Amino acid sequence: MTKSTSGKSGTANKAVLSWVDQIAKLCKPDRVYWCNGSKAERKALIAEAVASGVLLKLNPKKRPGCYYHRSNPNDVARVEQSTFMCSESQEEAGPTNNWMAPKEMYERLYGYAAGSMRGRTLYVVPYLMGPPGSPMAKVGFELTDSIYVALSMGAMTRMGDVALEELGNREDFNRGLHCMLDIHPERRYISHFPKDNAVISVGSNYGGNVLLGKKCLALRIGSCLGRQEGWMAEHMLILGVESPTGEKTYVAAAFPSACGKTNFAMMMPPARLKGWRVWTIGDDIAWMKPGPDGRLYAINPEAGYFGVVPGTNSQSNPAAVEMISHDTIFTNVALTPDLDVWWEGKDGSPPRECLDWKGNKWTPDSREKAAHPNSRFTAPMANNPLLAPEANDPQGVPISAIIFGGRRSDTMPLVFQAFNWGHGVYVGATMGSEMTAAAVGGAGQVRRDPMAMLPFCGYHMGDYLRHWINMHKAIKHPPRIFHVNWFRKDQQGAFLWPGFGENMRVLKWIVDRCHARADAEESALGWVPKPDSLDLAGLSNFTPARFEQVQAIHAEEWRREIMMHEELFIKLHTRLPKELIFQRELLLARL
Ligand code: SAT
Ligand code: MN
Repeated sequence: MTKSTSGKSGTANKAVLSWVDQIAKLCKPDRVYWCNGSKAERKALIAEAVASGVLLKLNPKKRPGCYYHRSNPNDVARVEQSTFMCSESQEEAGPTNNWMAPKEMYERLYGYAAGSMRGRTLYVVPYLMGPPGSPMAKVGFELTDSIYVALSMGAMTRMGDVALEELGNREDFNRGLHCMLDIHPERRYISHFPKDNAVISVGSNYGGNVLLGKKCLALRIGSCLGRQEGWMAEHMLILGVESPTGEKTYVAAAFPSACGKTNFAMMMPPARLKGWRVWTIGDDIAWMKPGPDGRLYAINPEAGYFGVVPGTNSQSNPAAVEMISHDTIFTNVALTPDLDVWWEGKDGSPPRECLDWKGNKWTPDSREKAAHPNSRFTAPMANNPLLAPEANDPQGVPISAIIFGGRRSDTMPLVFQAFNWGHGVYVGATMGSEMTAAAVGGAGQVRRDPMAMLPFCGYHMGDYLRHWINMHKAIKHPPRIFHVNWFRKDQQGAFLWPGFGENMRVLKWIVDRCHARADAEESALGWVPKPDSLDLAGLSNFTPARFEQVQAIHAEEWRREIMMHEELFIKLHTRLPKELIFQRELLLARL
């Protein structure tokens, strides 16, 4: 195979060439540019984006290699109401997805796409999800008229020739089309065609809607492929915990969007817990498959992080502060007069004056936020000082623990361990969380979000839970399953648990449980730490009474909680695994 040069195709793959040709004929761009993923190309594309005003170069003394982007103010988060699973039947998509018949959706979106790239460039972005040579890796193509997307895909995936080489002459690649159109919410559709392994996204330029390798391929289409092929596509971070003896234990954790996955995956433990370290494998998505030794192996299909900026500081995530000090694209944060960026929750005091995310003058007296609550950084994982070398291991890492967690001000204790796999699936299936700014609408309301996959499961959620139950049979040594809640509050509304790096104390208990060396006692919810089994030394103000409070199980709260489980179960009833109803009965009996 020849390497691509200066925007020309570097592949002889007929299926790829004819599909790109078909889309170019439809969209009618002035120019088709094939990305090869080289450093020189990135430099040239950045220069082009700066020249056209898509990116602004930030102060190279303060933030070398960093660029600033502002989105259309109507386009700042995922839009679940515009996200569709176009399966063959509505029943396959299930009650938690929007559905339209594939034919109807293709007609509508090809209608919008027709001629929409006149006067523009079509970027052909080949990308690889997963380490090169991994049996779990998948190839996708994103055809986009957004240079911001082409550049972001370059940071978020293994982009360019590496993907062409991996694909060779095979035809099993994901076909992704992205047309910006006029960024109008009425013409905004994020549509998935599982039977065709295809995605069409129009009318948006926001990451979660348009970086098609991420939520669209790695989760929605990925979950459909995983079910067919016997693996799991999950909305989970992956981290490695190194103990003082050098032992490494790998953990995957599912929290909903904007609930701290990136912070947890890049955690810096408190000095008290000497010798304990955390290494990042991934911060958002895990593809997991049983290995020949009977353990569950995980890869991070991505190669970069698209993280929430506000609240990032030297206490919440010191490694991220370092990571985004260079070679990062910032979207929708505030811009200071000296061409640096600012956001709520940044270290230091706010600037006396700056431009907010919409470009309006902002001062500390302004009522509006300077940075959008869902403003984001895009940074390649290679810039993470805590990156585990195993993030590039084609075989992935063996997972010892799976953690579920939500954002809950009440009801849920800091930590408990499920009694077994079936119980753990119930715990994940009934997860609830207060909604965040990562999706449009409803912020603050508690909703059921099974395995943090509600917006990302590409097929009937009842079948997905059945797949989880079935996977147990394929995993001889299944991971232990836990639930955590960093967000419980006291009566005054203050957080009961300090969170961030101190979460290492909980993680240490979890790891020690996996190695059968930590104490626990039985509760109605599962195994819980005894008052002295968490290492709380050096944690000021954290009294035994506070531990009781953060672990408390209140009967009235749990009656309400189980009623809310019911709502989800009724919605899924035609395909809900009976095992989960059985687990619910057991929980009721224990309570
Ligand atoms: O906006 S994204 O979907 O990429 C991030 C998230 O919501 O999890
Ligand atoms: Mn996410």
